[in-house]
Amino acid sequence: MKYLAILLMMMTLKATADCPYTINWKAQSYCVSLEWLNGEAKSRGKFSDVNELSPYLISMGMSPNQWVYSQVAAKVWVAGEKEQTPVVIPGFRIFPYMMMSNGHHHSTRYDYVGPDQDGTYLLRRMAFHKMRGCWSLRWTTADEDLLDSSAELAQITEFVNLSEAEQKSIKELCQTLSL
Ligand SMILES: [Cu+2]
Repeated sequence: MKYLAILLMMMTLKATADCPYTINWKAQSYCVSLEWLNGEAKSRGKFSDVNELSPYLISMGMSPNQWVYSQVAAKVWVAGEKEQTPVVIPGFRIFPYMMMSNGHHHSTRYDYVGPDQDGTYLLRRMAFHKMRGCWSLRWTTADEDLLDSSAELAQITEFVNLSEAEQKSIKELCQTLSL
Protein backbone atom coordinates (compact mmCIF):
# COMPACT_ATOMS: atom_id res chain seq x y z
CA MET A 1 0.00 0.00 0.00
CA LYS A 2 2.81 2.29 0.95
CA TYR A 3 4.57 1.57 -2.34
CA LEU A 4 1.39 2.21 -4.27
CA ALA A 5 1.10 5.64 -2.65
CA ILE A 6 4.69 6.45 -3.55
CA LEU A 7 4.13 5.21 -7.09
CA LEU A 8 1.02 7.37 -7.45
CA MET A 9 2.88 10.34 -6.09
CA MET A 10 5.69 9.84 -8.59
CA MET A 11 3.20 9.55 -11.45
CA THR A 12 1.54 12.79 -10.43
CA LEU A 13 4.89 14.53 -10.23
CA LYS A 14 5.80 13.20 -13.66
CA ALA A 15 2.54 14.41 -15.19
CA THR A 16 3.19 17.89 -13.83
CA ALA A 17 6.78 17.85 -15.02
CA ASP A 18 5.60 16.88 -18.49
CA CYS A 19 3.52 20.01 -18.87
CA PRO A 20 5.16 22.90 -17.04
CA TYR A 21 2.62 25.44 -18.32
CA THR A 22 -0.66 24.78 -20.09
CA ILE A 23 -2.30 26.97 -22.72
CA ASN A 24 -5.48 26.45 -24.72
CA TRP A 25 -5.77 27.39 -28.37
CA LYS A 26 -8.66 26.46 -30.68
CA ALA A 27 -10.08 23.79 -28.34
CA GLN A 28 -6.71 22.09 -27.92
CA SER A 29 -4.44 22.10 -24.87
CA TYR A 30 -0.74 22.66 -25.34
CA CYS A 31 2.19 22.43 -22.98
CA VAL A 32 4.79 25.15 -22.82
CA SER A 33 8.19 24.78 -21.21
CA LEU A 34 10.28 27.73 -20.16
CA GLU A 35 14.01 27.52 -19.61
CA TRP A 36 15.75 30.59 -18.28
CA LEU A 37 19.20 31.03 -19.76
CA ASN A 38 22.26 33.07 -18.95
CA GLY A 39 21.65 36.77 -19.29
CA GLU A 40 23.38 39.30 -21.50
CA ALA A 41 25.12 42.58 -20.93
CA LYS A 42 24.83 45.57 -23.24
CA SER A 43 27.75 47.76 -24.03
CA ARG A 44 27.77 50.46 -26.73
CA GLY A 45 24.58 49.01 -28.16
CA LYS A 46 26.00 45.50 -28.43
CA PHE A 47 24.84 42.50 -26.46
CA SER A 48 27.20 39.86 -25.10
CA ASP A 49 26.74 36.80 -22.88
CA VAL A 50 27.40 37.07 -19.18
CA ASN A 51 28.07 34.32 -16.68
CA GLU A 52 24.91 35.07 -14.73
CA LEU A 53 21.64 33.20 -14.96
CA SER A 54 18.34 34.95 -15.55
CA PRO A 55 15.67 36.07 -14.74
CA TYR A 56 17.59 38.96 -13.19
CA LEU A 57 15.95 41.88 -11.41
CA ILE A 58 17.62 45.24 -11.99
CA SER A 59 17.49 47.40 -8.89
CA MET A 60 16.94 51.14 -8.95
CA GLY A 61 20.02 53.22 -9.42
CA MET A 62 22.03 50.38 -10.89
CA SER A 63 24.34 51.61 -13.62
CA PRO A 64 23.20 50.42 -17.10
CA ASN A 65 26.57 48.83 -17.77
CA GLN A 66 25.85 46.47 -14.85
CA TRP A 67 22.38 45.50 -16.00
CA VAL A 68 21.79 41.86 -16.81
CA TYR A 69 19.30 41.38 -19.63
CA SER A 70 17.23 38.23 -19.19
CA GLN A 71 16.53 35.56 -21.76
CA VAL A 72 14.27 32.53 -21.78
CA ALA A 73 13.78 29.64 -24.20
CA ALA A 74 10.28 28.28 -24.81
CA LYS A 75 8.94 25.13 -26.43
CA VAL A 76 5.36 24.20 -27.29
CA TRP A 77 3.87 20.73 -27.78
CA VAL A 78 0.42 19.13 -27.76
CA ALA A 79 -0.60 18.26 -24.19
CA GLY A 80 -0.27 14.55 -23.46
CA GLU A 81 1.99 13.89 -26.43
CA LYS A 82 4.75 11.76 -24.91
CA GLU A 83 7.57 12.65 -27.28
CA GLN A 84 6.96 16.36 -26.64
CA THR A 85 7.41 17.06 -30.34
CA PRO A 86 7.54 20.82 -30.81
CA VAL A 87 4.58 22.26 -32.68
CA VAL A 88 4.11 25.71 -34.14
CA ILE A 89 0.94 27.59 -33.30
CA PRO A 90 0.55 30.19 -36.07
CA GLY A 91 1.49 33.61 -34.74
CA PHE A 92 2.39 32.29 -31.29
CA ARG A 93 4.41 34.81 -29.29
CA ILE A 94 5.47 35.39 -25.72
CA PHE A 95 6.16 38.83 -24.34
CA PRO A 96 7.09 40.35 -20.97
CA TYR A 97 4.52 42.35 -19.07
CA MET A 98 4.17 44.02 -15.72
CA MET A 99 1.08 44.46 -13.60
CA MET A 100 1.64 47.25 -11.10
CA SER A 101 0.18 47.69 -7.65
CA ASN A 102 -1.15 51.13 -8.62
CA GLY A 103 -3.27 49.62 -11.42
CA HIS A 104 -0.94 50.55 -14.28
CA HIS A 105 0.39 47.84 -16.55
CA HIS A 106 3.01 47.90 -19.27
CA SER A 107 5.34 45.89 -21.43
CA THR A 108 9.08 46.39 -21.78
CA ARG A 109 11.53 46.10 -24.67
CA TYR A 110 12.45 42.63 -25.83
CA ASP A 111 13.58 40.64 -28.80
CA TYR A 112 11.69 37.54 -29.90
CA VAL A 113 13.18 34.99 -32.26
CA GLY A 114 12.11 31.58 -33.47
CA PRO A 115 11.07 28.98 -33.76
CA ASP A 116 14.45 27.55 -34.75
CA GLN A 117 14.97 24.07 -36.25
CA ASP A 118 14.33 22.46 -32.86
CA GLY A 119 11.10 24.39 -32.45
CA THR A 120 12.60 26.59 -29.74
CA TYR A 121 11.56 30.19 -29.32
CA LEU A 122 13.88 32.68 -27.69
CA LEU A 123 12.67 35.71 -25.79
CA ARG A 124 15.64 37.85 -24.89
CA ARG A 125 17.14 41.24 -24.12
CA MET A 126 14.60 42.03 -21.43
CA ALA A 127 15.55 44.46 -18.69
CA PHE A 128 13.36 43.61 -15.69
CA HIS A 129 13.40 46.70 -13.53
CA LYS A 130 12.50 46.57 -9.89
CA MET A 131 9.15 48.24 -9.40
CA ARG A 132 6.14 47.87 -7.16
CA GLY A 133 4.50 45.23 -9.30
CA CYS A 134 4.69 41.79 -10.83
CA TRP A 135 6.63 40.82 -13.93
CA SER A 136 5.11 38.07 -16.03
CA LEU A 137 5.27 36.40 -19.40
CA ARG A 138 2.10 36.50 -21.46
CA TRP A 139 1.29 34.66 -24.67
CA THR A 140 -0.73 35.70 -27.69
CA THR A 141 -1.28 35.06 -31.39
CA ALA A 142 -2.07 38.73 -31.99
CA ASP A 143 0.36 41.33 -33.38
CA GLU A 144 0.21 43.68 -30.41
CA ASP A 145 1.30 43.34 -26.79
CA LEU A 146 -1.99 44.07 -25.09
CA LEU A 147 -3.62 42.68 -21.99
CA ASP A 148 -6.94 41.99 -23.74
CA SER A 149 -5.57 39.91 -26.59
CA SER A 150 -3.16 37.86 -24.47
CA ALA A 151 -3.17 35.49 -21.49
CA GLU A 152 -0.80 35.03 -18.60
CA LEU A 153 1.68 32.21 -19.13
CA ALA A 154 3.89 32.55 -16.07
CA GLN A 155 4.66 35.00 -13.34
CA ILE A 156 8.32 35.77 -12.89
CA THR A 157 9.09 35.55 -9.21
CA GLU A 158 12.34 33.62 -8.87
CA PHE A 159 14.85 36.26 -9.84
CA VAL A 160 18.29 34.70 -9.45
CA ASN A 161 19.82 37.72 -7.73
CA LEU A 162 17.22 37.91 -4.94
CA SER A 163 17.14 36.16 -1.60
CA GLU A 164 14.47 33.56 -0.87
CA ALA A 165 12.68 36.05 1.35
CA GLU A 166 12.62 38.65 -1.44
CA GLN A 167 11.38 36.06 -3.92
CA LYS A 168 8.65 35.07 -1.49
CA SER A 169 7.44 38.62 -1.07
CA ILE A 170 7.32 39.09 -4.87
CA LYS A 171 5.37 35.82 -5.15
CA GLU A 172 2.83 37.09 -2.65
CA LEU A 173 2.48 40.40 -4.48
CA CYS A 174 2.07 38.54 -7.79
CA GLN A 175 -0.76 36.42 -6.41
CA THR A 176 -2.77 39.58 -5.79
CA LEU A 177 -2.03 41.00 -9.27
CA SER A 178 -2.72 37.97 -11.49
CA LEU A 179 -4.79 38.68 -14.62
CU1 LIG B 1 6.11 48.70 -13.76
